[in-house]
Amino acid sequence: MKYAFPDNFWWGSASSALQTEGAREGETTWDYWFAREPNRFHNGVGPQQTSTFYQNWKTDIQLLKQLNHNSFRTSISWARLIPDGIGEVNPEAVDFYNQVIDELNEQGITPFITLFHFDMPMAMQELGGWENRDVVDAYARYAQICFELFGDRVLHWFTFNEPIVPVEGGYLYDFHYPNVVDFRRAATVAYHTVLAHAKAVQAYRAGHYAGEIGIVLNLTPSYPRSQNPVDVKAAHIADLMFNRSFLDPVLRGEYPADLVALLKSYDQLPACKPEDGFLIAEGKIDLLGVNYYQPRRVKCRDSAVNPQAPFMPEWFFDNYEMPGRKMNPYRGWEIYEPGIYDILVNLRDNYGNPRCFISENGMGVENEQRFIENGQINDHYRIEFISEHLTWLHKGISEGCNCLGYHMWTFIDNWSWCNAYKNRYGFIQLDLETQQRTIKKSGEWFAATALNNSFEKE
Ligand code: BGP
Repeated sequence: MKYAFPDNFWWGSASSALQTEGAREGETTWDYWFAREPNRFHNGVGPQQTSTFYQNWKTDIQLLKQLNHNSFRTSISWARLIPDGIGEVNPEAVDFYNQVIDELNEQGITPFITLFHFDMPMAMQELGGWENRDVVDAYARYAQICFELFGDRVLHWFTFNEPIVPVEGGYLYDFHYPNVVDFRRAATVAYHTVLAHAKAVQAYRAGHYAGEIGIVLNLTPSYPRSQNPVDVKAAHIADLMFNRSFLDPVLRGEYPADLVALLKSYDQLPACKPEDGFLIAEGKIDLLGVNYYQPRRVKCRDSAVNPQAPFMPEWFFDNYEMPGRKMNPYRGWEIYEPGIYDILVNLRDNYGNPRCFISENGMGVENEQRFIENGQINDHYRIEFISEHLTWLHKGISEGCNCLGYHMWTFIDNWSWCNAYKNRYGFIQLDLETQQRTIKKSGEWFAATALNNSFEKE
């Protein structure tokens, strides 16, 4: 069977500044945390050891071309552009991003640019990070500077990548700096991130720039163990906390009333100002990036909550391990291809079918060297992973979902936060020692699919 995609479908991949650039200038929370606790990072490999995009951007863009990308998302590093977050702009950073953007455009690869991909400047974190409204203002200024500098040639902007992740990692589950466990502080960080997003959208609208602005959210559909009302309720609350806490403000311009009521009843609401509501309403986007890796399966809690334990989302549900689920054992994430379809249908039916695209999907695998055949990694499992997801994506489009493209995580194996180089995601293999790049089988498969705007599958 042949799966053909609409004309001008975006084929490409995503990456981020901190995970690829190297040659760090301007300290981020990652540099700071790594210097103090290198043991928190797989094999003690930190954010300086990357695929050196800062030096290799030109040849890497050639590789993107070889993969037949017509679009590519990366991020600007706030700390590189404005080292202290709020002061002078670094002219070398401006040159670097100008060169990258110009080269992408010249090669016929549309640049998609994210403004914040987990990389808080340390100077801003010292002020309290997203807990401090001054940092919200500093971010809005940074966003405006980016629009002014690059907005004539970048037509697709994203305020944040997966904004819930720094909330979870930094303020609930201890996998990002500042390693706090405190729900109300987490809620404040999430709330201020939405305000920062809305301020950037406001600035973009006010400047009448040529392109469009959106956000990239990791949507993890919440599936209840069963249709028993207590399981359904558990899934609903997980959905409110992890998906709708960002999805509703950016698409509907307001928070779900039942999320607000729930947090209020547990005295976990962040401090709000009366004018915030108007600002949030102005944060509605033009384009939604959807990152999809895994579903969330939940059931009603089996045990009572320990009254001494800190308030957590898990007060309302237990995670559920569905028997027979398909796993990516290296990352510990379930693989559930229909999830991509369910997300699109939810957007179509409940959010007015917004313009959207899959901005990340991918599979991190350990020790891919064992799959080398004739000098090339034969990652047939990744080809299967992509083509299975694409068939569900195709079904969504054929049923009217407004999905405009598919980007993979990622183009060259890169540094993955605390997992460093444990799991590899790239279309292109990176030899960390020599920095040599070799296209994997999946890269060739993707290049052919992008070229044909279609693929065939039994
Ligand atoms: C997404 C992030 C990426 C990337 C990817 C893979 O959540 O946007 O930055 O890293 O996940 O996840 P990980 O690196 O944790 O394996």
